[in-house]
Amino acid sequence: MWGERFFHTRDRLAACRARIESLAGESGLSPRESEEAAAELGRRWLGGIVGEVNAGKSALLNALAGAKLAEVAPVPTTRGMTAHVGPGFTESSALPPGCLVEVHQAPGLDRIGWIDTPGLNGPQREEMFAALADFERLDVLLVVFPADNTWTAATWEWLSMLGDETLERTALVVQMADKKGPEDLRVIRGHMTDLTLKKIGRKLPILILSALPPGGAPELRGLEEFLEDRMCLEPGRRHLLDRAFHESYRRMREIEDGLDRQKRGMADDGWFLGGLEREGEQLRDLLVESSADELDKQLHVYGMAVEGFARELRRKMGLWGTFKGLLLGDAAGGEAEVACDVRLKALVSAFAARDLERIFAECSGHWGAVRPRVIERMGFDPGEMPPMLASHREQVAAGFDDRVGRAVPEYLGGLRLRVLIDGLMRQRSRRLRGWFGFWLVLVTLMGICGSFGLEPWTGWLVWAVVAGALLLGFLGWLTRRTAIRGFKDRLIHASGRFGEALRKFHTEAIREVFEGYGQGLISVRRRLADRQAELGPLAEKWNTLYLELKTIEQEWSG
Ligand SMILES: Nc1nc2c(ncn2[C@@H]2O[C@H](COP(=O)(O)OP(=O)(O)OP(=O)(O)O)[C@@H](O)[C@H]2O)c(=O)[nH]1
Ligand SMILES: [Mg+2]
Repeated sequence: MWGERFFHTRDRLAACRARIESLAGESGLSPRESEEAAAELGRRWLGGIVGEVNAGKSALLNALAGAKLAEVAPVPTTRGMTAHVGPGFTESSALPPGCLVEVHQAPGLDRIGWIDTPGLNGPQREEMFAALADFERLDVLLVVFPADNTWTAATWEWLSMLGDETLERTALVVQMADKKGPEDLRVIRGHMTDLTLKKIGRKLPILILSALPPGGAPELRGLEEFLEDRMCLEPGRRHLLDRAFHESYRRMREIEDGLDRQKRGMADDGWFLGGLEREGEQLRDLLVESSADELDKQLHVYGMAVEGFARELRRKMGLWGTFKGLLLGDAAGGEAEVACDVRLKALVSAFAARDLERIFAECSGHWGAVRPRVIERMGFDPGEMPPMLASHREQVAAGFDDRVGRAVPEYLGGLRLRVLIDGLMRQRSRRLRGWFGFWLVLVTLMGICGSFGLEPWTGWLVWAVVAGALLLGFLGWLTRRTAIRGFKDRLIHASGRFGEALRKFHTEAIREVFEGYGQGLISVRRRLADRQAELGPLAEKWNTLYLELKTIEQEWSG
C-alpha cells in the first residue's frame, strides 16, 4: 500500500498528540489553540477523477478504493459528482457545490477519498467547467483518458484551464491499457507528452494502466508511486509532519513547565500552611499565658471555698456533733472530703466553661482570618469552621471540662484531707474524752450523794458539775477553734498546689482543644498531599509520552 511509512507515522503521531492533550488537561493546562500543522496533518485527503464519458473513471475509483463503490457500464453512467470517502472524512467545505457524499468502509479510502465525476463531454459539462475552481482546491487530480481516445477535446480544454499549482498535483491516466499493445502504448505516451506540452506548456506524469483488465486484477503500481510521491514525500508535507513534531514537543514543554510550576507552587503552599499552623500555635501559647490572671482569680475563689468548708466543719463540731462524736466516733473526714471534691469540681467546671467560651471566641476570630487567605492562595475552601468549632463543639466542651476537672482529684489526692480531718477530730476527741469522763464521774457522784442526802457533799458536787460543764464547753470551743484553724491553715497553705494542678491540667486542656482546632488546617494539608501525590503519575506519563514521541520521530527520519 502506498505511503505506508507516512501514514503509519501520521496516525501514531495523531494518537500520541491526543494523549499529550489529555495529559495537558490532567495537568490543569487550558486547551491548546488549534495548531495549523496538526490540523492540516489530521485532515483527510480528497482527490478528483475527471475525464470524458466512458473514460473508465468509475472503474479507476473502484480499483483505487479496492471495492465496488460506483456503477461501471459501457453507457454514460455517472450522473453527478459523488465524493466516496472513508469514515474519518469531515471536510465538507472542500467539496464542490452539489457534490454528494457517500461514506464507505473501503481499505483504499482510509488515506484519501475520491470524487467520481460525470463525463466532461456529457450533459453535466457546464457543471464540471463551473466547478473547476473547486477541483483546484483538491489534494490531487487524476485526469482520465481511455487508451483508444487520448485526444478527447473537452478533457484537454478543462485541463488547460488549471493553474500551475494544481498541475503540480495532477496526473494524466491512460485507462484500459489492456486494449492496446506495448508499441501502441509507447506511441500513446509520446503523443500524450506532445499534447501536454502543446496544450498546457509543461510535462505532466502520464500513468498508463488498466483498472478493469478482463480476467485480471488492476495493476496500479505507477499510480500509487505518483500518489506517494506527490502526497507523502512532497517537501511541504514532510515539513508539515516536522512541524507537527515540533508543536508536540512545544506542548510537552508547556506541560513540563506547568508540572514544575505546580510542584513549586505546592512547596510554597506547604510553607504557607506551615505559617498558618505556627500562627495557631502562637495563639495557643498566648491563650495559655493570658490564663494566668484567670487562674489567680480561681485561687481567690478557692480561698472563699475554704472558708465555706471551714464553716461546714465548724457546724459539724457543734454541741450535738461533738457529743455524738464522743459517743459514737466521727465520720467528718470522709464527708468533708466528698464535700470538698463536689464543691471544687463545681468551681473548676464553672471556670472551664467560661474559659472555653473565651478560647472558642479567639479561635473563631482566627479562623475568620485564615479561611479567606487559604481560599485566595490555594483556591480551596477549608470550610466555615473547623469541626471542633462547629459540629463537635459540645464534645470538645465535655473533653475540656473533664481535662481541667482532673486538677481536683489530683489536688485532693495529694492533700489527704480525710486523714487530716480525722487526725484533727481524733486529737480533739482525745482531749475532750478525759474531761468528759471526769465530768460524768462528778455527775454520778453528785447523783449518789444527792440520793443519800449527804450534805454538804451534794452541794459541792453540784457546783463542781456546773463548773465541769462550763470547763467542758470552753474546752470544746477551744479545741474546735484549734482544729478549724489547723484545717484552714492546711488548705490555704495548699492553695499553691491547687493552683499548680489547675494550671497543669488547664494547659493540657488548651493543647487538646488546639489539636482539634488544627484539624481544620490538616484537611487542607491532606488536600495538598493528594495534589502532590497526583503529580507523580503525571510526570511518569510525561516521560512515557516523551519517549514515544522521540521513537516516532526517529523512525520517521531514520
Ligand atoms: N477493458 C477494459 N475495460 C474497461 C476498463 N475500465 C473500464 N472499462 C470499461 O469501460 C466502460 C466504462 O467504464 P466506466 O468506469 O463506467 O467509465 P466512466 O468514465 O465512469 O463513465 P461515465 O460514468 O459514464 O462517465 C465500462 O464498460 C467498463 O467495463 C479497463 O481497464 N479495461
Ligand atoms: Mg462513471
